Amino acid sequence: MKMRISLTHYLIRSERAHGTDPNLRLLIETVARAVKTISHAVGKGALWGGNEGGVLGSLGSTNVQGETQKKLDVIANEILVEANEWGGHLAGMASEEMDTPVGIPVAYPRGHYLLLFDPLDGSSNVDVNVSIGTIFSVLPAPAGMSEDDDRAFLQPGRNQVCAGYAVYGPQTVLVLTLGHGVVAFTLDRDTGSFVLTQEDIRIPADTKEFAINMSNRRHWAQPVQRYIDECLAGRTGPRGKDFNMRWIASMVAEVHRIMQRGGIFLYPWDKREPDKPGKLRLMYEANPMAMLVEQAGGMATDGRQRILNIEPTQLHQRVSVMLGSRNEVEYVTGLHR
Ligand code: AHM
Ligand code: MG
Repeated sequence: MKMRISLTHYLIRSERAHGTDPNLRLLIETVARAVKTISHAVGKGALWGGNEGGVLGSLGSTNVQGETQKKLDVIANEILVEANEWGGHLAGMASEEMDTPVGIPVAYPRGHYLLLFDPLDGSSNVDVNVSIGTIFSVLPAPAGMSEDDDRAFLQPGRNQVCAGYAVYGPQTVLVLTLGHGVVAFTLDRDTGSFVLTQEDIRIPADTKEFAINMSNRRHWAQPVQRYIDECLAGRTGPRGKDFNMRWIASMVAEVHRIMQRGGIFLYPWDKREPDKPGKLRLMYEANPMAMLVEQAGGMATDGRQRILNIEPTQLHQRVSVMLGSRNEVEYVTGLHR
C-alpha cells in the first residue's frame, strides 16, 4: 500500500533535508489546524453555529480598507488569531481584517516569527458558494522589535520563510512553500488530516489562458490594454494564438488553477482610484502568492519590478499584480518598460 504522507511527516522530512526550524513546523501546523476549522465553518455555510445563523452574509462593519466585512471575514480572522496566539512561535500577527498588528498576550511565550494573513480571500464569493481561501505569509521577527509596531512587518517579500494558501473548493487544499519548491495537501475529511497530494508543482512557462476583471478595461493603463487586446486578437493577431479567459474573483482559486495548468492573473493598477497602486494588498496577498509562484517556476511582478523586491512602507499597502506563467508575465512586464 502506498504510504500517505501527512503534513507533519512532510515537515519533519523537510527539517531533516533542509534544516527547517522545528518552531516553524509547529507554526505551520497551527495555521493548518486553523484552516481546518475555517474549512469546517465554510462547509457548514448557513448551518454553522446552530441558532447563530451560519457564516453567510455581511456584518455591516468595515475594515481598515473601507470594505464591508462579511461574517466569514471576521470569523476566519478570529479563528486564526486564537489558534496562533498561545503556541509560542510568534512575535506578532497582522491581518487584512485588523487595522494594526496584534501582539502576543503576556501570558504566553513569544517566538521569532511574524504571521501575516488574509483570513478569507474572495469575500464576494462567500454567499454564492464559489471557491474562497486563506492566504498567509511568515516573516522573521526583527530582534528587539515591539510586536505591535507596523515597522517590524515592513520587510520585502523576499524575506519570507514560508508562504501558503488554503483553497476552500470542492476539496480543501493547502498549498505551501518553505523555499524548496511547492507542495499541496488535500484535507481528508474522514481523518481530519492534511495528506500530501502533489509534490514539486511546476507552472508551465507558456500559456493560452488569462484572468483579469474585463469590466475595468476602460480604466487600465495603456500597456495592460494593449496586452489584453493582443490576447483577444487571437491566432491572426500579434500573439499568433487563441487565448481563453477565466475570472473567479477569488485570487486563491485563480492562483490554484495557475498552479495546476498555467495561466496569467492580473489585477493591475487602474484609473478608478489613481492614488492607490492597485486593489490587492502587498503584505498578505501579493507577497505570499509571489513566493509560491516563483517557487513553482513562475514569475510575479507589479508591471515593473519583481513583487518580492518591493520595499513596503505601509502594512496595508496595495500593489499592482501580474503573476503566473513565466513567459507571459515577462511579456506583459516588457510592455510596461
Ligand atoms: P478580498 O480579500 O476582500 O476578498 O479581495 C480580494 C479579491 C481577490 O481574491 C480577487 O482577485 C479580487 O478581489 C476580485 O476583485 P473584483 O471584485 O474587483 O473582481
Ligand atoms: Mg483577499
